[in-house]
Order: sequence, then C-alpha cells, then structure tokens
Amino acid sequence: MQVKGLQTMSKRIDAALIADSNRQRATALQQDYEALGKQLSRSGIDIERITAQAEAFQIAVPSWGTGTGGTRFARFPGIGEPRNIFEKIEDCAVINDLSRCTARVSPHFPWDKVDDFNALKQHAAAFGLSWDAVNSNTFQNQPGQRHSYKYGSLSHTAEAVRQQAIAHNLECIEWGRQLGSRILTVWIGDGANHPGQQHFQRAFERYLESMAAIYAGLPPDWELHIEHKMFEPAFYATVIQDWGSNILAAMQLGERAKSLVDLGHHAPNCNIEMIVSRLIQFEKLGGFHFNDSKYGDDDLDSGSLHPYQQFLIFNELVDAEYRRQPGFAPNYLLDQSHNVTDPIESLINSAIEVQRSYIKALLVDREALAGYQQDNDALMASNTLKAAFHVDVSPILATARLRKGGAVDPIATYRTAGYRAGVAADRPSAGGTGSGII
Ligand SMILES: [Mn+2]
Repeated sequence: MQVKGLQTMSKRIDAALIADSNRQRATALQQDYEALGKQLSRSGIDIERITAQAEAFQIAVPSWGTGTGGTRFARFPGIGEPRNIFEKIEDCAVINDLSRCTARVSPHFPWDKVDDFNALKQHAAAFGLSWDAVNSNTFQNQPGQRHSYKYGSLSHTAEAVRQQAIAHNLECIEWGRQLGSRILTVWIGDGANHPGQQHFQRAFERYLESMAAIYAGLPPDWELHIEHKMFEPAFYATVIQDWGSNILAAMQLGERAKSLVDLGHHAPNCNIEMIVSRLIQFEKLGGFHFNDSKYGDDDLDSGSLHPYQQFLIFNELVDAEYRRQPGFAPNYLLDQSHNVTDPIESLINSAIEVQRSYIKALLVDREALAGYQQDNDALMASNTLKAAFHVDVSPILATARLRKGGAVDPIATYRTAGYRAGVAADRPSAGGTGSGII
C-alpha cells in the first residue's frame, strides 16, 4: 500500500521527507544552537564537544515495547501493531531513523523466537539495526512446556522445573549468540504471596545453583545481568527482591555477573542514584532498564515524571566515566509499557529524554562540586547540580540528530509521514494480549 512519505518496499520513512521537515526548522535551530553555544562558553564549555557526545550516545529499545502494553486488568490494542519480531524491527528502524540514538534492539524469548536467526539478523542489519541484551522468560508458561512455572522457575522446589528453566536460558544464549548479542538478562517472577510459603534461604540457594549453571554456559565475552524487582507477580517476597539480593548473587556468581537497575523496581522514594553509585564502586553495574514511575513498576515513559532523578543517576554515571572507574561500561535499554500512546512516539521521546539527562550531566561543573563537597557547602553543591539541570540542551540534541541524518523534530516528522496508518493495512490486529509489564 502506497502512503505519502513511505517507501513501499521497506516501509522506512523517506529520507527526503525527513530532510524537508528539517529544512523548515533549520534556521531556528541554528539560532538556538549558537545562543546556547555562547551561554556554555561563558562556563568554559565547548558546545561542539558536548554535541559530539550526544551524537555518540546510544540506548537500546525493547522489542516488547513496540506493541501496546496493558495493565493487570486489560489491554487496549493500538492500530497497526507489529505481529512478530520482523515487524517489530520495522518499527524500531523508524525510531532509530528519526532519533539516531537507538541502533540496537533487545529481544525477548520465546516471544521473538524464529526458525532462522541468521535471516532475522540480516533483516535487522538491512535497517541499520543490531542486537542488544537477550531476555529469557520463565515467568510464564509456554505452549507445549512440560513443567509449570506457577510456583517458580530457577528457584523452584522441584529439580525438573529448575532444569527446564536453566535449559531455556541456555537456549536464549545460543539464539543471542547467533544474533551477535553479548548479554543475557535474567528476571524471574519467583517468590511468595504468603508468609511461610517459601523458605527464604533455601529458595535463594536454589536460585544461585541454577544461575551458576547458566553462568557456566556464557561465552567468554558475554555478561549475565540480574534484574531485581520488589514485588509482582509475587506480592509478599520475591527471590531477587532488591539491589542487595541482586549484588549478592552477582558477587557469588562471578566477575561477568552484574546487576541491572530497572528504575521502577524499587521501593517508593528509594535513592536509586546512590544504589547506582554503590554498584559502580564494586564494579557490578551491568546496565539499566529506563522508565519512570509514580507508585510502583508503572513502566511510564522515561523522564515523564522524575527528570531530576534521571539526571542525578546520570550525574553518577558521568562522574564514573570521568574518573575512568574500572569495569565501568553500563548497558542502556528502555523498558516501558505504552498503554495510551503510540509506542513508536513514546520510545522516540523516551530515548531522547534519557539522552537529555546524559547531556545535562556532562554540563555539571565537577571541579566546583568537589570543592563544595570538601567544604561542606551543601547549598552550593546542590545549586551546582541544579545549574546543569536547568540548562535547556534541546538545541544540542536536535543538532546531533540533524548531523546524523535524523529528524530535528522526530514526533512531528513521524506524524507527517503517516507511518502508523501506512502499516495498519498490512497488519490486521492479532488480538493477542502480548505483554509489557516486566
Ligand atoms: Mn525491566
């Protein structure tokens, strides 16, 4: 189906349409960029150096984020939702073509399992995309599965269930290896809904034993990332409940086992940036699942509620980067559930909001901050962070996109292209419930 702005063969957004959209915004952007450049130069900051870092910034998108999510109560499908990993890749290409900071996709198995992984790898490469962390799934039963995960997976009391869950993680590594990934991320739903239901220590011992078997199956250049979550689906206790259990498991398993921080998986008001600092210090920060939340694991768009918290996290990350902290190479991924927005628009927005936090953190006057910390000048230390946070770096982000062939205004350009309506005809609703809350 021919739709304005869409190339019929690949459904990619026409580069000419992006260029035309950019042309309309070029003069205003140039003026804003020059003004910001002058403002930053008064603080001794070269805007070109910052823009180069914006151009280098990358955050992966989750394959499962391209469909409309849902809640525990219902899911309201959007139009033209991708029905399989090949169509998800098409949507991820749109996100990257416009934002130019999301060239990697994180698959979730067995949802994204295919017969020919080489064909999938080539399909993604044709869109300029490669593969991020692979994610296993032992938090729900799959068709034809022999043993149920109703009472757990890697920590289950029954040996046969644990072996089945281990085998699934090992096949995820193999599929990821074929795609060119180098990280396996493991999150389990194991836990208890009732006091007394589970022996805390024995469950954790069984989990560690299972994870050791998975760790032993990692290729030498791979990392194993452990994701904790305070509650859900187990509402009384989860086996990997918090960053404490997480780092204990990572330390027990070995050097290439690291902790993953999902922003929504902590207790309310938790000081996440301090947890990040601790993980950095002990070389156990594997990476992030970025999202935002107000009450729990809400999986809302990154930076939509707590942009200052996200900035403070990046303040720790940039600090570690500048200090050349050993073992510091965290992986960035979005993990969101889009219930009321077009997932493509939310993922574009969110990737840029995370990039924005990174760029603002680069503007912190670290020498001044260290001085205020040394002198116990709490107010000026805080103001030093706020001064960077309050700078509107939008012209830097837009210029970085422009220079890499992306869109100055990605959302407006996406809407002008009419992509969603264009793919809707080829993608009748599958009627499935999918998933998104993990
Ligand atoms: Mn997550």
